Amino acid sequence: MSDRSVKKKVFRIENPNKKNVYNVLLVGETGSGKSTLINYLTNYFRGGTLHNLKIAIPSRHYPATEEFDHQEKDLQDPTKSKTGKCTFYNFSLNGIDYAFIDTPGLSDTSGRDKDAENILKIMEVAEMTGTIAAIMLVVNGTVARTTSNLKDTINMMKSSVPDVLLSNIMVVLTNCYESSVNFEFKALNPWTISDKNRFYMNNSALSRPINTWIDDPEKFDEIEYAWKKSMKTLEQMVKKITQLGHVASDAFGEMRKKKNEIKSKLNAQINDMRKLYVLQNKLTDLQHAENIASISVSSYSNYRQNTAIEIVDMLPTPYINVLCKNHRAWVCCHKCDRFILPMSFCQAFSISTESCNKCGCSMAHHFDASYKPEKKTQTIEMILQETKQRYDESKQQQATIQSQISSLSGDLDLLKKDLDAKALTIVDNCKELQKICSQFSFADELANTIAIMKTDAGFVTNMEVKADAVARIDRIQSLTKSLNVNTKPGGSR
Ligand SMILES: Nc1nc2c(ncn2[C@@H]2O[C@H](COP(=O)(O)OP(=O)(O)OP(=O)(O)O)[C@@H](O)[C@H]2O)c(=O)[nH]1
Ligand SMILES: [Mg+2]
Ligand SMILES: [Zn+2]
Ligand SMILES: [Zn+2]
Ligand SMILES: [Zn+2]
Repeated sequence: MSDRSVKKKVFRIENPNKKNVYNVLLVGETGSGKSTLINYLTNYFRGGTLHNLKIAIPSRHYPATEEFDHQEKDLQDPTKSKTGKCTFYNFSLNGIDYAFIDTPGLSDTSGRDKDAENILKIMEVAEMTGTIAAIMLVVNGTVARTTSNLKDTINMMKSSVPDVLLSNIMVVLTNCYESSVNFEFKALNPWTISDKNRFYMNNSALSRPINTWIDDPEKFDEIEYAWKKSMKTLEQMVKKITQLGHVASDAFGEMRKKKNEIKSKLNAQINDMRKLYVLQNKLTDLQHAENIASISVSSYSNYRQNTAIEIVDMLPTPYINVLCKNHRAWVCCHKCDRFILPMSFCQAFSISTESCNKCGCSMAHHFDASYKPEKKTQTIEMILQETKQRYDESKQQQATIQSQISSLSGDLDLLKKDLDAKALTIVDNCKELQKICSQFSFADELANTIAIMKTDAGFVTNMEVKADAVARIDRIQSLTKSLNVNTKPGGSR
């Protein structure tokens, strides 16, 4: 690969005075406490206290006190991610700059598509920052088992965090103390998170209105105990972040490009499959029409008809016959025995009327001949013009349909080969992606596509086409097997 193709310019967050910002990306399920953690960090960096709370991100009970650009929507709906976009919260301490990036919560009730969109947003922001110091997975530490939501979140992260950043992953368990945590770190396998990258906090001060605890000594003590612990934890956390240092976030961009490529190829597969159905249906129609045309052809094929006609031949005879001019096919007197005597001596004529007993004509019409007429039937072939015209038309139609069938079959073969070839290039793209992110899961990426393909195939009525479609979908699905997620361990130092 040439240098030029690698060094594609990506938009970087412009912050000219702050070249060495420690960027920290907060990622986690909705409601896990990301925004709350940022509010606690705000108090840590800006010297807030329980009597003088500093609020960066407003919530139901606490209006903002700090100047930041923020956007919190649906404050009243606890099932919707409150944080809708990625927002930077910049802090400075002892001349060091930090930027904490709040991100939309994953696995919320808005659904998988929304999650995919959010994870893309998060990756884009990671790419834009230029460098990343830490990726912070925020998890509610009271969640007893690893819920399917949390599993999804973890899987999405595994599929999105490049291997170069594996040592920069931190896990923050909220709503708990180290002694009361329920989270099982093996849920992150094969990622391993060192003890020094695990943090436990109970950021309870902001979960209830201030008037419910500020004047209640018992509740205040409880909240103050947790608050102090949290502030100490934040101190360690910030120290750890500076130790982790900056890692170039280009890999996110590389992943984004590769993922986009895979996505557009998967979409192309969906479209090509739809095209395939259309062509296959057309082929079936044509085959049907060809059947009809061939029936026509065979039913009009009897346009030749044999007819028997009678003809009269004159056969020479070694004797004399009396024939009539008016009745050429008749022999009025066969082997006339009158020899040289006149016609009136011939027995064929009545003596009184002198007319022929056989044909009724007068004697004058008769003559002697040394031949005799003989009737013959001859069969001749007749062409039924109308039938022949129909036959020719059907034949022409059949030929047209047959040539359409053969060109359509050719198109179909090409399309099928193209589909197969493209599916293989998707596998290649996945393998390239797995070099950057060993935990990238093609199966997850493919799930949507397969669902759409199955829905499409459900509308196919032609059994043969349907069977072909199902087999094709199975083959695409089985591609994932050749791309088993790497289980080699990776993780923080
Ligand atoms: N008791 C207690 N409550 C917490 C803790 N962390 C967060 N909460 C509460 O949990 C709720 C959700 O917290 P948020 O900080 O809004 O969660 P989030 O991760 O930003 O959620 P989204 O923006 O939807 O992704 C709020 O009511 C917080 O007050 C904690 O450590 N202890
Ligand atoms: Mg939030
Ligand atoms: Zn005679
Ligand atoms: Zn006669
Ligand atoms: Zn006659």
